[in-house]
Formats: sequence, structure tokens, C-alpha cells
Amino acid sequence: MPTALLREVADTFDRAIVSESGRPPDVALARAQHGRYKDLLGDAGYVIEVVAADNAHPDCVFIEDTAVVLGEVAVATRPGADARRGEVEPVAGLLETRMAVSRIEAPGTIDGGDVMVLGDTVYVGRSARTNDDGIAQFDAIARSQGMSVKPVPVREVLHLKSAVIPVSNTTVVVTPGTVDESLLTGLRIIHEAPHERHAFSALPMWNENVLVTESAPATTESLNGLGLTLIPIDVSEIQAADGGLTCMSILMSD
Ligand code: CIR
Repeated sequence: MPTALLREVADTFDRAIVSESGRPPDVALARAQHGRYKDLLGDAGYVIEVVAADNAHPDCVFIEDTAVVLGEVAVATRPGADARRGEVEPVAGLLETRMAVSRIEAPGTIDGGDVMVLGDTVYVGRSARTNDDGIAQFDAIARSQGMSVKPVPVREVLHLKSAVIPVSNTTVVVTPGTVDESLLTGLRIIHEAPHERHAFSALPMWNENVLVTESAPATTESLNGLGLTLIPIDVSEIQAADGGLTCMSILMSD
């Protein structure tokens, strides 16, 4: 059964880390938007498992950053932001009931938001949160699963998947100027509409339906013709805290 791990929104979410241009998110509205997200994943057939929030970790709803499933193993990350490191163990503990868990050790850092798995290729953003040592440790684990890692330096945005957003295994939406697109070999690239810069995010689901942010209708329209079923959702409060649609879940397809 496809399974989605989610983490509840903390009461302290209004103290989440936000970029300089950001604003604190509204906690009640974030909870309502997170509830809708959970419902849409349930409608798509995912069994939902929810980890309780931890008010000592305002960003804990962004569960994607704490662990990545690669084939038969889960990788418990070591987030680049000190304040987020305590989010990892409750998620790793839950994953350990299902599969082997490998851990990224200091001085390595990696956030799940920097990891984009497309088939056997794993693109990993080198960002303010993910360093070379973290990428090297991650690469060793990926190789053990028959996968190969391609590092992609990221500019201007928090994570690789803030700017290179998969909508399927072969197509990504890219925010122009944030990555060297020649590193995205073999992928079809669609550019985010200039007036929607950083507003588009997506979550491709196992049934080939794709959640997309309501805040980027022109970019979404440019995906018509790909044969995908696109389902808009408003996640304004998640975006206020620099999150997108992938960041609120860890999806496992069997
Ligand atoms: C942070 O700065 O870490 C959070 N406020 C946002 C994390 C978003 N994570 C993601 O997109 N994977």
C-alpha cells in the first residue's frame, strides 16, 4: 500500500525559520491547509501515518527534510539548520519499524528538500543546508541501492526542490537562474512563469495525479498537455515559511 508520513503543525509554527523577505505564518490557517493536504493524499489512496508535532521544533511539519527513502533503506538526515536537528529521531524511529535506517553523521549535513529522486538518479542540491560531506555520505548509501547521485549547486533558494520541482519522473519545473540546467540531463524542463517566481510547487503522487500550488496558475497551465491530472491546493502559510508541497510528507509507494 502506498504510505505517506506526515507530521502535525506545531503550536509554535509562527516561529518557523523564514527567509528575510518572509512573514510569520498563521498557525490556524496552516493547520487547515495541512488538513486539506492530508485529505487529498488520503483521496489518492495513501495510508497516512502522522507523527505528533513537537512544539520545541517550530519547523517540524516539514518532515521531508528529516529522512529520505532510497530503495530498501531510509536515510535519516542531519539538517543544515542546527535548530532543526532534533526533528530527526522521532521520524527515524518510526521508519525503523519498517526498514533499515542509515544516518548521516557530522560534519555532514543534508536536508531532504535538497534530494530529488527520479528513477535511479538522485539529484542532490548543494545549498546553504546541504554540504559536500553530507552529499558524499548520501552518495555511498545511494550506491548501495544501485542508484547514482548527481550534485547540483543551488543559488538564491533554500533547497533544490524549491527551484527544480518534479511533476513526473521525466519533467521538472525550474525557476530560471537558480541552477545550471545542463546538470539536469535527460529531463524535460518547463520554466516557472516569471511573474510567479517561487510560487509554484508540486507533489507528484503514485497514481500520476499531481498536487500543485494554487498560487501559480500560469505555470500550472503550461503543464497542460503532459497528460497529468493537476489538483490545485492553497498552501499560502506553508509557503510563507519557505515550504512547498513535497516538504510536508515522505511518500512510500509500497
Ligand atoms: C526551513 O527554513 O528549514 C523551513 N522554514 C522550511 C523548510 C522547507 N522544507 C522543504 O521544502 N523541504
